[in-house]
Amino acid sequence: MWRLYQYTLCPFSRKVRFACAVKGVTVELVDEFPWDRRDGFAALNPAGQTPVLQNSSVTLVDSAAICDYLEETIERTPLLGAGPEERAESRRLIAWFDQKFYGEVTAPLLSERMYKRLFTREAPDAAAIRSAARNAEAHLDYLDFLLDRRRWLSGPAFGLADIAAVAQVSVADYLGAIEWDGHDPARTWYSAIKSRPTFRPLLQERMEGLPPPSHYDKLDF
Ligand SMILES: N[C@@H](CCC(=O)N[C@@H](CS)C(=O)NCC(=O)O)C(=O)O
Repeated sequence: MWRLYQYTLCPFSRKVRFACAVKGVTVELVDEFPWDRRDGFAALNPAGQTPVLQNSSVTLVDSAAICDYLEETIERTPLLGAGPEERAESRRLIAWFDQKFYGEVTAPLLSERMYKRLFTREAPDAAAIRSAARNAEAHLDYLDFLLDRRRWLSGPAFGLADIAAVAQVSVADYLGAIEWDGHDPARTWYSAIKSRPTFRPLLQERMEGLPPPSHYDKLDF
């Protein structure tokens, strides 16, 4: 049995959870908040970051390495694309969402809206939140641009680029930074993913003391 060390609003944990569900891998969730700096967790991952996926014989660290492992070890439902070009495009977009979207949108939102509210009790920095929301708007424009040309983000088939993207977008949406009006292609894409039974459980979870906006888990939003 696999155990996933994660917390509800960690986008990289969401990416791994969704990839596992799509691949048909059952995981037991273990709540781990990295800022607690628990000794036992540092022994699993010296970087002290979620997610970590572990079973009785292997400990896997880093969402990209974990998703690569799933792709290499489970043949069913290939998620990177049909040929070298599609796979390169998938990897480009995975890096885009893991690094650029996370750095410009999700990380500042988590810091201002989650960490300060729940842990340090500091007032959020309104300018940082406004800047993250502006960046989110630019990223939605880019999603619209891609989805005007393709069925899914990296090509004709649903895959890891969609999983990496929706992991970040859903956390930003939970934290109230996504304005969907004017983004019909991105909204249609997100609605299609929200309706998947493999994604629904993620939408049902809540971070205690931090409720999402009312539209968050609705298919029609
Ligand atoms: N490259 C890593 C990034 C993981 C990451 O940044 N996790 C955050 C939580 S969402 C974390 O553990 N932050 C605490 C820290 O960096 O000390 C991955 O893809 O798994």
